[in-house]
Amino acid sequence: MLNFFKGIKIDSKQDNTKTLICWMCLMINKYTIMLLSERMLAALNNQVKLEAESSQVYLGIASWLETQPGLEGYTEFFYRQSEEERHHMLKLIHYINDRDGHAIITALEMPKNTFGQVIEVFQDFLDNELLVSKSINDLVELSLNEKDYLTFKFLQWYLDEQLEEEKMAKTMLEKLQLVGSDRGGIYQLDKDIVGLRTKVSESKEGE
Ligand code: OFO
Repeated sequence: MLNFFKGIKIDSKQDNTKTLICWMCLMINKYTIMLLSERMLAALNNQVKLEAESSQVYLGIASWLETQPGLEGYTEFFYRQSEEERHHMLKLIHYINDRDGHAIITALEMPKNTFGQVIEVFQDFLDNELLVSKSINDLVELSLNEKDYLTFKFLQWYLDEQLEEEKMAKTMLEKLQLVGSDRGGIYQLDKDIVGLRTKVSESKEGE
């Protein structure tokens, strides 16, 4: 911050001292607004890890689905979901660093790599999204407690995202519960899921 004050000269004839003090106060105030509190920084960094782990969870699912015959739709869905989670993580990293924090990249838990059946995959998907939603809600609450309105605003995008993802996971889980072990139904949903993803992507682009 001291760099801001380098090269500033006080013209004693014009007595600019008061003006300079006001300007310094403004800059200090600006910095107070821009800096993340320690608690906010730690919580945002925790979210970076959670988004990275979500990406890994969906990558593990996608890789397993790819080894199963005839499940190309579900496979593509989870590869894309994994990429989306990486995008969520990167968005957080840039935000933290832009606010003069430091986004920390940590080691991740090894995700589950094998599943009994397709419905298990969607139960895991929903469980993970509920976990992420809870974490985002906690972050929103913390941002208000810390009076960090920039972070509060930043998190609104994540709230919208979670609403969509929870809805997608619930819809697919309910459909799979309806078809049960009927293989024809499972293969039909494999085709439908690509359409579901496209519909969600289009509604996002239209925003
Ligand atoms: Fe990162 O959006 Fe869901 O998990």
